[in-house]
Amino acid sequence: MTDVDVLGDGEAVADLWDLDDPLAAAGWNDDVARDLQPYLTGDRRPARVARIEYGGCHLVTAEGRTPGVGRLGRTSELDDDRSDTPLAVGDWVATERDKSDDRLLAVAVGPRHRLVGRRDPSRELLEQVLASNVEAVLVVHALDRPLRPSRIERSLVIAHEGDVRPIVVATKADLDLPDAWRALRDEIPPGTPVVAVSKRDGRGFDELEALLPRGGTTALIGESGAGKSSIVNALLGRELLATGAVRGTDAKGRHTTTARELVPLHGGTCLLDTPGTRELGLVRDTGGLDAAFVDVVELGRTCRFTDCRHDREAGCSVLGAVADGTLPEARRVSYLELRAEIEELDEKREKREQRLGEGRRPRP
Ligand SMILES: Nc1nc2c(ncn2[C@@H]2O[C@H](COP(=O)(O)OP(=O)(O)OP(=O)(O)O)[C@@H](O)[C@H]2O)c(=O)[nH]1
Ligand SMILES: [Mg+2]
Ligand SMILES: [Zn+2]
Repeated sequence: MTDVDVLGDGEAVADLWDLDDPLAAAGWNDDVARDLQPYLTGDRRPARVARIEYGGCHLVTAEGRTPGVGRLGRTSELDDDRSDTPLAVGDWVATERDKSDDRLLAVAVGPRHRLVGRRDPSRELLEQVLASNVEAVLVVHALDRPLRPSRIERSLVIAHEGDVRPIVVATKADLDLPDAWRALRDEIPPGTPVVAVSKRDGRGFDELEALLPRGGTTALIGESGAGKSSIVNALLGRELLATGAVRGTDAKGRHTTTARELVPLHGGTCLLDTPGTRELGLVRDTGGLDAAFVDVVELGRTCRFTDCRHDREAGCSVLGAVADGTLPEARRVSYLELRAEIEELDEKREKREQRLGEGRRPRP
C-alpha cells in the first residue's frame, strides 16, 4: 500500500503563499522588523527563506514565494564558522534584485535567535541548522517502531540548546499500541508536553494545535516515516505535502521529504517540515543538556561533592536515586553519555583552535 501524494511539494506549496500579505503569514512582526532594520539599507527588501535546494532557495517576499539565490559572500554579518550553510530555512534576510537577470539575491541574514541545529554529519565541528527562528519543535515519533530513548533525549537537548520549546508527538495512535505509548511517556521528562495523534481518525490534533506558538514557527524533526509531513497536512487541513509509505518489515521510511520547507498555517503561525534525520549529533552545550535533564540536575544539587560526576562517587544523590528506584538508571547513563560526547567535541575544538592559533603566529 502506498499513499504517495500525487502533487510534487514544490508548486503546491508555492501556491499557499498566494496571500495578501505573505510576509505577515511568514511571521513578520515588529521584533523581526527591528532585527532586520540594520540590513535593509538602500532599496533592499525583507524576505524569509522558505526552502533551500541545490543551486538556490525559495524566498517569501511581500509578493509571495519566489526563487532566489544566497549571495552572502564576505559581506555577510553571520558568523560563518558556526554553520554549514550561510542560509537556513526560517532565516530572515535582506534581498536585492540581481541587475543582470532579475533574480532575487539574499545578501544579509538577520540574527538567529532560536534554532534547531545538529552536528553536521560530514564535518563534525560544524553545526547544520535544520530550522532557524523557530519557537517550538515537534519531536515526532511513530508508535509503530522501536523506541530509542536516546533519540528523544538528543532531540530534547538540541531543542533546549537552541532555546526552542520541545513538544513530543507520538503518531499512528490509531494502531492501538498502548505499551509503546506508555514506554514513550515514561521517557519524557516532567514539563515537556507529549501528545498522541492519528491522521486516520484525527485524534490529538486539536490538542496539538493549541500547543503551537501563535504567530511563531514550529519545526518538525524525526526519523523518516515518523509522520512529520502527515502532521503538517493534518494541521493544514489538506493533503499538500507528499507523504510516503513505510517498509512493512521494520516501519522504516523512504525519505519522502527531500528539503526543509516553511509552510504558512494562519496569522503568522508557520510549520517547518524537514526530511527524516538518522543522526542527531550534539554540537555544543551552553545549558541545553541540563535543561533536558532537570531531574538529574535537581538530584545532583545534594551530592556530597559539588563537582560530582554521578559516576561512582561516594555520597552521590543521583546514584542514590537510582538505587532506591526513583531515577531510571538509563536516564543517568544517557546523561553521562551525552555529557561525554560534548566534552569530547569541546576537546577536539580546543585542539583545532590551538593548531590554528599556532599557524597564525608570525614567523620569527
Ligand atoms: N496508521 C497511520 N499511519 C500514519 C499516520 N501518520 C502517518 N502515517 C503514515 O506513515 C507514513 C509516513 O508518513 P510521512 O508523513 O510521509 O512521514 P515523514 O516523517 O514525513 O517521512 P520523511 O518525509 O521520509 O521524513 C505514511 O504512509 C503515512 O500515511 C497515522 O497517524 N496513522
Ligand atoms: Mg516527510
Ligand atoms: Zn552525584
